[in-house]
Amino acid sequence: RVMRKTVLQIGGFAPEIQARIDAEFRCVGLADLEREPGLATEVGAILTRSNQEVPEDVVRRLPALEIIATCGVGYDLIPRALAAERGIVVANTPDVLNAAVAELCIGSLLALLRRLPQADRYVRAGAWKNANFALATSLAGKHVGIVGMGRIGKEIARRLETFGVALAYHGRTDQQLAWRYEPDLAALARDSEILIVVAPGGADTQHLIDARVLHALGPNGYLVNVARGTLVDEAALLAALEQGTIAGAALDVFDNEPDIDPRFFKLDNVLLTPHLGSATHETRAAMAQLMLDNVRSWFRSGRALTPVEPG
Ligand code: 8YV
Repeated sequence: RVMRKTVLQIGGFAPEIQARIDAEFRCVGLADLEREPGLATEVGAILTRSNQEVPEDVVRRLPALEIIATCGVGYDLIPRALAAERGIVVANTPDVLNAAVAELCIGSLLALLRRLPQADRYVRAGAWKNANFALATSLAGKHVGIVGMGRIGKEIARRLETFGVALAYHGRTDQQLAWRYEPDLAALARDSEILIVVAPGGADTQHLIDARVLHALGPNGYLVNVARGTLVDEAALLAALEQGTIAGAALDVFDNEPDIDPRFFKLDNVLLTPHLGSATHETRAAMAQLMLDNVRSWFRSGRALTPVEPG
């Protein structure tokens, strides 16, 4: 296969990653295609990030497109049905980010339960001199429900076992694991003090966590979302947080990132992080390497290393 040197890049990368991409490919952006439409015929690959949408109309304008390679495990913003129709392979970067997302999940959960951001502000404000910081909530001994027992869900479960919790999970199938499978999501929420959302985004899981599930989780329950904002009915979540239907939430993903609903900013029972799941030097370097290796492998052998099932 001829190695097409021109790629369409959607989204930005850290400078050290961009340097590696620029060393191997001629990157054009969406603005370049607008300015010089003839470039579209040269583009053999799209390089993107999993939190960026790959518009269908852009894919339709690229007659030589062979592969869409995303830096990330999620592919919910890639038009997979159109790619399959056009014979365009989609490749993601699974596994290399499992540990980073699991660490962010557990770090956020502990920070939420022990109210670490509030404690830090309390000390900085000099409030410690006047009183003791209010008692918080332990993780040990709690019932934790994991929604989505995929590769990242399993990494989270393995780590959580060392914290002395009771684990159960919900997903499409009973994987016959050491942890209890609960086919009914509302029942899992009812039986859990902590509900961790780590399922894939996309139409199939839209608003999986709705008012009914939040009510089942209850006033002593905490929600953690390190997957996609689309998995949660955000209007229901905001109401539940404002009305005490649930005790609190740690959220790394939202509707309409990065312009999230300002109602979150007024809440003291929520931990907000800016989609940091895979955001470590080591992990993003490994993801970028796998993204580039997918493109190289495709053009050299006609196979991507980590292709996504056709849409
Ligand atoms: C971010 C992610 O998308 O892997 C995913 O699906 O959501 C994260 O890794 C990151 O922006 C990927 O570049």
